[in-house]
Amino acid sequence: MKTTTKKNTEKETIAKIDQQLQKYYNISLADATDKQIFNALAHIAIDESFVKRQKFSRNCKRKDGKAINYLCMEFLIGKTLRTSLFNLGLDKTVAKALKNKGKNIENIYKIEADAGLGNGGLGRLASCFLDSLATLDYPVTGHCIRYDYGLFKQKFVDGQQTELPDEWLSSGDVWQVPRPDKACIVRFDGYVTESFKDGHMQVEYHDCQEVEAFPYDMMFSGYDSKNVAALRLWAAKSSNTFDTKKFSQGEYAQALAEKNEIELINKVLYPADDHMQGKSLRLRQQYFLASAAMQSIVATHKRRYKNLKLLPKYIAIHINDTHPVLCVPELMRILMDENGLSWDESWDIVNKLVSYTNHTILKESLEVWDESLIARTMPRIYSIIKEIDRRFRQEAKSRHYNQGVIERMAVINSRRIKMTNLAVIASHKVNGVSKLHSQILKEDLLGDFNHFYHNKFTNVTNGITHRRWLCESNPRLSALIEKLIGTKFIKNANELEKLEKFVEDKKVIKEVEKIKFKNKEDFANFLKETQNIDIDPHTRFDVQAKRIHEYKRQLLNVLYVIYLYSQLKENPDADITPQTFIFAGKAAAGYRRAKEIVYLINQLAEEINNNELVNKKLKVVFVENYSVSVAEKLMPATDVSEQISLAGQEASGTGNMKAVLNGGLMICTADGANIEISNICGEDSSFMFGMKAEEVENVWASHYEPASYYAKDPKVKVVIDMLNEGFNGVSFQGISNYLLSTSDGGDPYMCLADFDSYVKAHDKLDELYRQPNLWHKQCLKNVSKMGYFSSDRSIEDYARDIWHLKKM
Ligand code: 26V
Repeated sequence: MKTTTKKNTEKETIAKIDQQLQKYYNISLADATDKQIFNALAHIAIDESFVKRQKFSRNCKRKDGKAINYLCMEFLIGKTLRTSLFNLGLDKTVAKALKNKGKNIENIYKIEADAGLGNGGLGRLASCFLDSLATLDYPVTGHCIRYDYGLFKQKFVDGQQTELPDEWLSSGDVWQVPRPDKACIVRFDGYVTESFKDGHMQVEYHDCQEVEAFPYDMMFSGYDSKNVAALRLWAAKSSNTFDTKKFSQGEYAQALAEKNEIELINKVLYPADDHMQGKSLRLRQQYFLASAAMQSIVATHKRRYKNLKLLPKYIAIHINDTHPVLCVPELMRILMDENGLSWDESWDIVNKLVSYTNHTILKESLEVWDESLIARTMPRIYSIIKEIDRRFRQEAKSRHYNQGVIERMAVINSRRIKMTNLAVIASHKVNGVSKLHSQILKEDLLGDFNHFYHNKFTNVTNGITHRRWLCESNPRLSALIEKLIGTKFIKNANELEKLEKFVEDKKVIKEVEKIKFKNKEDFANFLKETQNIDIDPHTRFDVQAKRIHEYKRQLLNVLYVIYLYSQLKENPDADITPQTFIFAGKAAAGYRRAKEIVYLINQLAEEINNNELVNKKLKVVFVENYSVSVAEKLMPATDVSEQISLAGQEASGTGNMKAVLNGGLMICTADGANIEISNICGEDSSFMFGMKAEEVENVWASHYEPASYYAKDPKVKVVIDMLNEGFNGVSFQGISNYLLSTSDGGDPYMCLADFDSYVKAHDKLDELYRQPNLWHKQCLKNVSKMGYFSSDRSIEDYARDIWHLKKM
């Protein structure tokens, strides 16, 4: 039992809530609105977290502790209140205390908007890591941008995706504590002059735009720990730089335009995770984050320890994908220009501090910027990057690397700056996010570097915080687990192994089955409330929830649905298990093909769901506006989780972990973390199909002939013909052409090549599903093995092998 729980009796809790309500609203609990109670609870959590963080920081300083700074352009936080109360050990007391006063805590949780400061896996991983770092007592500060608008809200209009702005701050700013004491200035544009004085280089800036970086701190308490993680969200302010001269000279429009331009920096999160567009605003966002974070890290260190050469003893810096990699030249600039260190001294420090995780091998996602854009936007940073490139080339040459290889590894090549290469060269460790992905990095994408550097490459398989994705999101399953093995698993996910004793216990398995059904009922009710769609919890819920992307192959799933539909149309009495296919996920606003896939799913759903002959057995729904909060409801209700990316393309996946941890079974390809989940959970733990990564490479190298599948496989023929004919009156010939074409516009992810084996995997899955006892037994068995995929394990790997942190 946690001390905080004991300490906070219901009476005390009510007194605290009353106190906050008086302070902020001069109102009593009985008269307060849910929104006011929400704010009161948030303030209680913030106050507790602040006291806890201060104590922890003092302790950390006393013990000479090292802290990790985690830089990421995205943190997909979701809601904060429930997690805060849970981690502080206040959730149950608060819920009970409020209930006694006639208030329902669930309604209060609903008040909060999701903080959707991320596109998908990358940002959600960052948030899971904060939870684990805090819980495991590792000192941490995250750095991100305080976007005014998070990821767009998805709305379907006549089946097409439309995007609406996400104004999360109206309820989200309560968590953010402004830190004017930590503000700093970031410079853009203009030009620099360099001169030497007393043997030191003097850099002067001319005509540059000065932007104030103003931080807001969010606190995330660990569970049953002494630690609180801080997430520093940086906003761009123009107040200090407002051009009063221009304004007073009557150039109102220009003065205001400058202000607006500055504040554009943190206006909106880029709503894509797939296509590198070279937009200058995104580059500004990246430098803004990198510069502000580096300045605040160095300033804090100097205040505490004076000596900059001690930085590696006290600080680690991690860049989550290449987006924050400008922290490398920025830190060089601060150390050299502002603190008089030499190039070699500075480079040595930077290299000891920085490590980098790669999250994608998709060519179009790897960041490359025009040299001229960087030169214009950040002239001093540009000259440092050029020097990094020059020195790297020189070293490679002296080690007799041939020119072709040097060009591939160089930072600057053909007037383009390659951020991946910069990240690899500057970091002391580089990791991928699953075994397969790390192997592909070493052998393929970054193979030259693997030869060049000894021991730089490593792997840390991703994880998810099981506290949020099991304990909080699936209270029924969590309660059963507590009843069977106690509460230790909350802090130590490996304890889940103890569930294995119960897999032969028919009563327990029946419980597991009942819980899944109830969770499905809850989800069906949610869908009815939010989208007025009816689904039947007695049917199998087959779920694919993730960003819409060609490589994730939602289309392959659609082909199977069409195939089932064709069978039922022909024979409504066919022996097919009643199923509901649930899709969820957003398409990047400018990604035409992804949006077409959304439209196809919606039209197909419309036709199937309205066909009385088939809709008892087959339903298709697209859950609007997929978000962390929707995932928290959907994962516990998942029977089958579709993880069907083309092998080699999905770096890890984390939705796979969430589904299996909640007692879902995967139908999956041998990709990313699917492989490790299947290996660890054991034979028969998932339904794997399709080409392996090496086979994919071979087929790509030889020839992929989609038309041959159409000619030879009658299933493919039926499905393609139906696409051409269309659904709900709309033909999808564009998609069938895409699937069948070998030219440039064709399907590079080869859906048709895996279709037959996918159908067979579904058949096998169905066979097990028809034996509920065996099915749910397998589900529980898998849950018992999922401890490895807790982000606590990932963080222990990072702390030990990459960041060299000690628990405080
Ligand atoms: C790339 C780009 C390219 C430029 C436009 C904006 C933008 C934004 C984000 C990204 C990176 C996307 C990489 C990513 O999200 N990877 C996912 O990372 C997950 C966590 O490691 C992993 O589970 C997924 O498999 C991987 O796709």
